[in-house]
Amino acid sequence: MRALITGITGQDGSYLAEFLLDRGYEVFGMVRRASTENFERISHIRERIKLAQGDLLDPSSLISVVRDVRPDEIYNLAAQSFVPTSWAQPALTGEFDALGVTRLLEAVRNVDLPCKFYQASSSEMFGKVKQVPQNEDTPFHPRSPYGVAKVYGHFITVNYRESYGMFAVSGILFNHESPRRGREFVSRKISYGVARIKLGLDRELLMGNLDASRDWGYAGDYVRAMWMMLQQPEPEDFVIATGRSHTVREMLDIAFRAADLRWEDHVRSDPSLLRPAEVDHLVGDATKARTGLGWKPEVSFEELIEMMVSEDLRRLGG
Ligand code: NAP
Ligand code: G4F
Repeated sequence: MRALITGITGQDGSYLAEFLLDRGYEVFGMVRRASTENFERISHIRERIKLAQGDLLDPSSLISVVRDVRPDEIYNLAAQSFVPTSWAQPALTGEFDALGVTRLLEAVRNVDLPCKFYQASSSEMFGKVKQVPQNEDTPFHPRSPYGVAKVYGHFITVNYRESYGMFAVSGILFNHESPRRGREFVSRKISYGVARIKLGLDRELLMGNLDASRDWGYAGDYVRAMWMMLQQPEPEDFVIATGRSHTVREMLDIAFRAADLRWEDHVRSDPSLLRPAEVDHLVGDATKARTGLGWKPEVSFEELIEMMVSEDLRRLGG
């Protein structure tokens, strides 16, 4: 089997590539041109994967990649994925996260390849939630340009399935983290901040809304679900979540305690980190994935945060 992963240099792309290699897949990653290489997350598997240059902004590059690789499965993970940036760069976020999906689906149609297609949809689409917990039938009310763009990416995937009979599915994944998470996201900002404070490199950590709560899982568990969705007899969308929600304050508590520190001694509020519109509370209901795919998360919230703190301490030499 041959898989093409867009966004292979990102957190999920690197875990998914490892997962597929372990299953004997030939793994191709699409990467965009940069003045310096950005392969930190895939350096350990660099010799076992093949890279092809393409960009979600550029239709002809997508057609070339799909035509040259001829994958059995495409995982579209590439995106502008940081929510605050979507207010600063709303049009670009829409180009990547909304129209980029159409361009890739059109490339598949253009090459006329009978491959399966996975779209990285997001719990951010639920936004101002209409129901608790959220499942596949919960209506969307996105609260950021990122969330709006992801709703488009979600429905264009559904539409290509219904219009052209493509095996195209959306995984509606709730937040998932790991030691490979980008340092601007709250979990890694905290684990990295704790490690720096513990080692005497910093004294304080500036934070935004501590009351926000999310259903946080481990990225390694979530990429397994992506693959499972493409192994089903019929294309269907699935919510992937742990079913438990925690506040940012609880995350701070666990992370600082993991380093024998008290968060109250180091965390300071920075109003500039508050968002123009917040998603207050997310918690997913992954019953369909549990019963339909046989998927369940294996790493708990506490284990995840402790793993991230311990890995950041190790990297910083602690
Ligand atoms: P990430 O670490 O930010 O990785 C994003 C990837 O997209 C990077 O490889 C990036 O490449 C690539 N990319 C960005 N713009 C591109 C473009 N124009 N053309 C080609 N590649 C481009 O994100 P992640 O956390 O792994 O998330 C993977 C996907 O799942 C994203 O679509 C995200 O929106 C979605 N998602 C994530 C979560 C979560 O909690 N992690 C939850 C739900 C959905 P560079 O390295 O070149 O920047
Ligand atoms: O870690 P975050 O930046 O993730 P957010 O906005 O929930 O988005 C992530 O999850 C989505 C799935 O629901 C993905 F689709 C998306 O690509 C991304 O992976 O922020 C989480 C919460 C927010 O409520 C934010 O306001 O943490 C709160 N927060 C409080 N202080 C902070 C901070 N977030 C960040 N990034 N930095 C802070 O200092």
